[in-house]
Amino acid sequence: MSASTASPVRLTALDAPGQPTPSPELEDLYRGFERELLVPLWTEIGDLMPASPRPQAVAHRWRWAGLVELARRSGALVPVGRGGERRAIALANPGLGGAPFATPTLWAAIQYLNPREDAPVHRHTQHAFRFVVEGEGVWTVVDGDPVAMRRGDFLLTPGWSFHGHHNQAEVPMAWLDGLDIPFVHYTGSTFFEFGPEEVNDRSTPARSRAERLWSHPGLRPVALPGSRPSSPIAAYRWEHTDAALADQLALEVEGHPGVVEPGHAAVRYTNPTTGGDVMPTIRAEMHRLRPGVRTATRREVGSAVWQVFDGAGRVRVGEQEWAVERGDLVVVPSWAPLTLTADTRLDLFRFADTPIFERLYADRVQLEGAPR
Ligand code: GTQ
Ligand code: FE2
Repeated sequence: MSASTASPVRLTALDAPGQPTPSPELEDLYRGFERELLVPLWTEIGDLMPASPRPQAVAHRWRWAGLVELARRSGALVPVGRGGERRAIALANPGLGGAPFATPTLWAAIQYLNPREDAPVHRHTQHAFRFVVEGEGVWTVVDGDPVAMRRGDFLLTPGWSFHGHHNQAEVPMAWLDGLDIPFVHYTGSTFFEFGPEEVNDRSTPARSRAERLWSHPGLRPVALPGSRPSSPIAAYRWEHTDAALADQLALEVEGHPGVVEPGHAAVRYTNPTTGGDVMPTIRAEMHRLRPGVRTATRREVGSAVWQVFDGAGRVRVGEQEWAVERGDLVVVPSWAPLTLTADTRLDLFRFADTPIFERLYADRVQLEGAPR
């Protein structure tokens, strides 16, 4: 996806070490390559095999207030229905040539439903989740199971499950969608199907059937054995996430282990049938920093998107630093050094494509100052 794009930028100078001596015959050879759609490694190797990752995606911050304002205007002008499917507006990484991709693997979008509005049922091979930074009143119906969406909840729509959304409230609702759309796009592995015309179940239970089966800590139904590629837990509720983070920080005060580093608690959402990540391509976590805490600088292979859930602070990526507050999003490219600073208590949701690299034995992490 990088080296083959429209403008063939030759990073390797013709007189660089390892390059042949220019001559009319060499020019002719290169014209022959072009005619036959061939490209020699020796002119591209600097771009294709740098010493460490040089991703095309760049770091960027989007402010939630700006996203919500444009989503609200879309709500007045753009219908949701068959064909367009969703009123979802994607973050387009400035390094990715205008594609609606936050990173080379991850889609991040704000989705918006007007009061009493439906989004039609469909399914696709892309894995999806929702994270709710504000509001409530929408149910996402996943394979016929209505799942309430409320602030702080993390909700799954694993690949190939039918899903539609309906807003039962008298107010609009906006939330964050995360999917592996770019990964599936570049790898040519997408399939898509329309579902029934109507969002089939309009009931509004507080808890989904999936949660009633699977959301009891450390307990699984005996009748449903085996491991599944995606977590069967349709919704990870804020009360549980919040309690886990609070407990980590309280235990730290009592001198017990559990936090990532001083003043920095974090939990990962997991698939209870494997103990691994919630979906094959997406890792998701919630982090909490005590006021005044600055994290160690860290980089890792794979790209990530962070969203502030609560509080205010700063996110530094390489040479850039952004002030962030509730709802703001920052995209972190592969191998970019990241430092978080909390000005108040700071809660941050994070999702990343790390499971892909772990599966390929290509994951690496580096802490600043530590050897690679
Ligand atoms: O809610 O089903 O942001 O299919 C992109 C594609 C949301 C969804 C997105 C989708 C959805
Ligand atoms: Fe979808």
